[in-house]
Amino acid sequence: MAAVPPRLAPLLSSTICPPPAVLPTPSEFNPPVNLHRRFRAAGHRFRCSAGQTGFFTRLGRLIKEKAKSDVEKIFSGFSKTRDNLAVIDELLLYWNLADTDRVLDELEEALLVSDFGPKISMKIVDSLRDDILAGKLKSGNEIKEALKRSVLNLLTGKNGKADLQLGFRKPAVIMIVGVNGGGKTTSLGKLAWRLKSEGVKVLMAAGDTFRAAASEQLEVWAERTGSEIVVAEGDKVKASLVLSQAVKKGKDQGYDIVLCDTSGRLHTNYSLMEELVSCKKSVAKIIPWAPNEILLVLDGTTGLNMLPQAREFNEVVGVTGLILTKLDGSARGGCVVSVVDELGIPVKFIGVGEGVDDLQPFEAEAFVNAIFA
Ligand SMILES: Nc1nc2c(ncn2[C@@H]2O[C@H](COP(=O)(O)OP(=O)(O)O)[C@@H](O)[C@H]2O)c(=O)[nH]1
Ligand SMILES: [Mg+2]
Repeated sequence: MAAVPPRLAPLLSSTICPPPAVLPTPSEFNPPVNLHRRFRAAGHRFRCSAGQTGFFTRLGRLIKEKAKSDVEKIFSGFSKTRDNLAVIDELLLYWNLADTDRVLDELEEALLVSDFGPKISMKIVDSLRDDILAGKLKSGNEIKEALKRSVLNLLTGKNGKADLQLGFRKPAVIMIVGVNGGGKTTSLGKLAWRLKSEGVKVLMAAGDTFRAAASEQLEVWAERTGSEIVVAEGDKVKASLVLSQAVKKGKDQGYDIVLCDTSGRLHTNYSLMEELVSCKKSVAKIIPWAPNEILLVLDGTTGLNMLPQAREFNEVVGVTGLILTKLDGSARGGCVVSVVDELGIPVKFIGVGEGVDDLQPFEAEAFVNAIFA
């Protein structure tokens, strides 16, 4: 029988056949003695007894609804990008047809400064020019609305769902990857907070075994969010081992979601990429269709420089979604649009601060309203 693509496996296995026979038997799976596992009491407000499909669907919906009510947070997170783009309002306030070329040149400049990238900035401005010359846009206001519409189209036109795709079976496994310092651990902590607030039973896996302090940092987040965590005890424990232990525990003990942290380093570092591939494989050995999501964390302050990084990670591990962090401190919010356009990978979350509730599900419309207020 041909191999079932991982994305289809949960669907098939839940409707037709039992999980594929690649699952290790208990005797094949020998937990290493140097792994230290912690158990904390977890509250279960959000349970689903009849099948698991409804659980993740409802969870996705809840998180989306929350995003809609968090518009203010997104708005304040993008204040620097908005300041940068405010010049567009001034330009359009006194716009008249004779001035079109100058105004559009300056508008393009404002987009470039906010890291929309040359290709996109040109694409947007060219379509505005066409519509103005065709008489479709007759006022500064109409131009502004058309500008917002074209950015929204760029964000929503690509394939890929912006909400988390967690499959149909528990536990869902999310792996967080990215270069050092981008905000992986912090984003994982914030995501746990969001999930816990919906009553989800979360298990963290401290897969950054490269840096000594990394596990401790994640433990602080586990404590803060009331999540349980699997950490490696001692040096030289392989990240893939920590992750497979966590996923096994998640499976055996009825966790809803396992959040896997990984280590950073440069994306050009061969051993990091090798490690990530073996992490992914080790997780799939326990649950064949896992990880359900591989979220790449990109530092928003690096602007368009994040693109080559993203391509590399995507080629090696197959990224299913992006988390763009530090957009609160950056005037380069336009890079969100460039990244979606260039990579065709959906942005699932944005980081707009260091607090527990500063990870926002990405809502294209709220984003556009926040940067072009
Ligand atoms: N302002 C701001 N800081 C962030 C955000 N996300 C992460 N950080 C900070 O970035 C630094 C590196 O984050 P960390 O999670 O350790 O990165 P990692 O090495 O990828 O795990 C920390 O000081 C975080 O507090 C964000 O959205 N906004
Ligand atoms: Mg980290």
